[in-house]
Amino acid sequence: MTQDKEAVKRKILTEAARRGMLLNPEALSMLVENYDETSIQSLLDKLAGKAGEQGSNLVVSKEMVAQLIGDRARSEVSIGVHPQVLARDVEAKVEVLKTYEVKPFSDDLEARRQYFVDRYRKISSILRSRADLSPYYSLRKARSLPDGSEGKTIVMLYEKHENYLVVEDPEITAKIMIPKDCSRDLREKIDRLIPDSVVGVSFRVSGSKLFCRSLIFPDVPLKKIGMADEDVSVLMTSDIHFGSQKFSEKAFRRMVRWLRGGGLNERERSQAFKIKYIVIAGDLVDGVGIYPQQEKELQVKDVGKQYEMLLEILSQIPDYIKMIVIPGNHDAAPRALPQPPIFREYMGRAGSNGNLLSLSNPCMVSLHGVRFLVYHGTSMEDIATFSKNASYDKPDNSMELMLQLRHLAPVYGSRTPLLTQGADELVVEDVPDVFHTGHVHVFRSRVYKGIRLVNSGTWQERTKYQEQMGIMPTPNVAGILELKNGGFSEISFA
Ligand code: D5M
Ligand code: FE
Ligand code: ZN
Repeated sequence: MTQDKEAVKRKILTEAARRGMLLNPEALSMLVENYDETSIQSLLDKLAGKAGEQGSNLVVSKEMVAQLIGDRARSEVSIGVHPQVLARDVEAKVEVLKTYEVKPFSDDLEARRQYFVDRYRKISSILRSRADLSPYYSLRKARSLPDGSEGKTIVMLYEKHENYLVVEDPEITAKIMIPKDCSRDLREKIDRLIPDSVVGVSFRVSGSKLFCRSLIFPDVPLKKIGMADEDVSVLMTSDIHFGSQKFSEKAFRRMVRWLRGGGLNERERSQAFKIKYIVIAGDLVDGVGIYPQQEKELQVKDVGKQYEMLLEILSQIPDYIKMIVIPGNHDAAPRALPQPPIFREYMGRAGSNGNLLSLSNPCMVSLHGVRFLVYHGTSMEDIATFSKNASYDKPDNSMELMLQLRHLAPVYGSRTPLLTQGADELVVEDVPDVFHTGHVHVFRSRVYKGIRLVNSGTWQERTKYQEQMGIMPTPNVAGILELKNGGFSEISFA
């Protein structure tokens, strides 16, 4: 070993002399310690160049060696940590599975009736494929069964009362009694059930009344999380609220710089270089006239300017990163769900240059085969009102309920405007791998039956309104999902 070191020392001194360099003793021993056959020649060349530049009579100091070795170490770390394939070199694989365009609107009663019948039919067929509903009876038939009969039916909830439910099917409206001694499971399901959702009911007839024995939620099957072959990631965010006085521009720009590979440590840099997609689940801007006296809280009072300025920041994101955006209740799009994409005039050139895809709310998109259901989440307000254990600070519970009821916004006529004509597009017919929402400004993520739930927070600091409502937002964070292995992390830019 010592002999080896002596040999290395002699070799370095010879090579240094050939370049007319003098090494001070500390510099020499540092070179010996870090000796590497393949890189020593280029290292000595660089040292010679450096010593020459510094006019130090070609005397090499320990600091000069340390700097070069440090540079090399850093670049080696980056080669080691960065995967071979960076997002820049991976071809984008985006497939839009569902997006809605503007439809002519005719909200007559017949159109609304058809809409609810469509909801009932779609969810009924999911229920039948997921659960054994025999013996099955329509509500009308169920009511005419003799005392003591048992069976199953499918209903849409109209009203919840302490001791009974008022329910409907396409034929009639009926009462279903809640037994006094009902099981905990049934009580828990009733507490979580919200108006206008469609569920299965197992009943028993007693004293000419229907009694509820259990409720059957359509729910989703347990499945393995879908994964991609390519090692790329998706950054998930929402609720930028550009134009609001509370928009955290500094933090947002920090994220954009990070995506460009700037700042922070090596681990985070390598994380940034894997990002191939950014999904923004609505509320890109704060908008204008969204709530009374909003202008007092606006930094930018023109909605066109809000989009223009936001798009200018987004244009600094490297163009190998593909962006997918949908509208929220603050965006420039018709308000009722499903919302068609943000009006084209506001998306400017960004909508057409290929790296920004503007879709509807909700929409379904596949990234390398991983299916994302992206929805702003306005109905979480209704769910928080009507359902127990769902609240603004636990959006994941509301998301779970949407999947269990297979509908994104069941409640009609409350806070969430629905486009009630023809087909009901808000039924969750196709089960996604990832379910991404925003709106409540609270970052939460977990897995439900193999589906990654993400509510992605916000870039708006706490507003006066949120203070009054007791809502505590989680601003300036984003979620990162690795498509190859399903790994998920939260990253802060605060
Ligand atoms: O919603 C931001 C937050 O404020 C979110 O937590 C929902 C809540 N919010 C918004 N509007 C209302 C109304 N009208 N009632 C109750 N809670 C509300 P954003 O869509 O970003 O304004
Ligand atoms: Fe928002
Ligand atoms: Zn919103």
